[in-house]
Amino acid sequence: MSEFKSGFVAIIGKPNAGKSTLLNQFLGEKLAIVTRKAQTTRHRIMGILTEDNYQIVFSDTPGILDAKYKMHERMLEEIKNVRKDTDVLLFVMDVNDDLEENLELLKEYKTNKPVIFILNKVDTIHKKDLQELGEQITAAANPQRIISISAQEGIRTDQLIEHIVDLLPVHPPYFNEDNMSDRPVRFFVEEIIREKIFKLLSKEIPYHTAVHIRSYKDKETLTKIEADIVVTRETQKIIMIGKGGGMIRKISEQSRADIEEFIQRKVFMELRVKVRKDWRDSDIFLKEYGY
Ligand SMILES: Nc1nc2c(ncn2[C@@H]2O[C@H](COP(=O)(O)OP(=O)(O)OP(=O)(O)O)[C@@H](O)[C@H]2O)c(=O)[nH]1
Ligand SMILES: [Mg+2]
Repeated sequence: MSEFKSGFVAIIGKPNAGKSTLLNQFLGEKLAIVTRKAQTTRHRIMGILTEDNYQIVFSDTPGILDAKYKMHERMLEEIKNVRKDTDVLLFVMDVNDDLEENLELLKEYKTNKPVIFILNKVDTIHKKDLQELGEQITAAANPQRIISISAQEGIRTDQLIEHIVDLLPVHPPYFNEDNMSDRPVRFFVEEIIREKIFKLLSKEIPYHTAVHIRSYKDKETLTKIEADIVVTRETQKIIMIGKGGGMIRKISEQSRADIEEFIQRKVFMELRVKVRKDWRDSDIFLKEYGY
């Protein structure tokens, strides 16, 4: 029998490349929230995949962007930190995105560890274009491996796992096999609510919003959750609540359904909308909201 392999694998790339979709595909579980909007992920999320002869500790990270707020600076710091203790770096690019820009980012973010360059969303383009892209990437960056996949459809994601395991060091597992993530349930609850806000509200508002669990109590027959939705302006609060409370009710109902599925218990939820001007630039609020 071959020796057990184990290591840390960071998933990095531009916003909307499909990093969180890939993490979920690897784990066969919806751990990270996914939306059509860019900049969905704000925190590193660990996802642990344990099999008979390997354990891969994935870290999904926020998309790399220009920092406009302190919140973004925190996100970039997190990516830089994750990168440091990684055994293999997965660089994810949307095949439809600009290659030059991605190569620049890879240059800036790569370490001395092996890189797998992932061309994602191949379900959206022709095969012929792919070959040319691959040649350009090899010429410019010469990563250890290049693979084209569809994170969403699960195309070649199994082969990708084989590539990763191939590059991992021989090492005993870092985590107990029952663990799937390093984050507590509260974190996932906040993320589920944030996902509904991204999906239900258009344009800018989701980017101004934080979700903070005020209270989480497991009662006998149900779990009672009180959460704050934090926005930066009074006008946003009005939209978040909606006519006759219609919007906040939708957010609450859709989140509750997903949370119940996630924790396998009945949930009673109470959402409150709060205005905190400039929370994205305030050290105090960023800390309170987990950034
Ligand atoms: N067609 C297609 N769409 C995909 C694929 N992978 C991801 N997507 C879509 O791309 C969008 C962004 O996916 P995410 O997984 O949230 O991207 P991300 O890189 O985590 O984005 P940030 O968290 O903003 O950095 C979503 O609408 C996904 O459904 C794929 O393989 N094919
Ligand atoms: Mg993401």
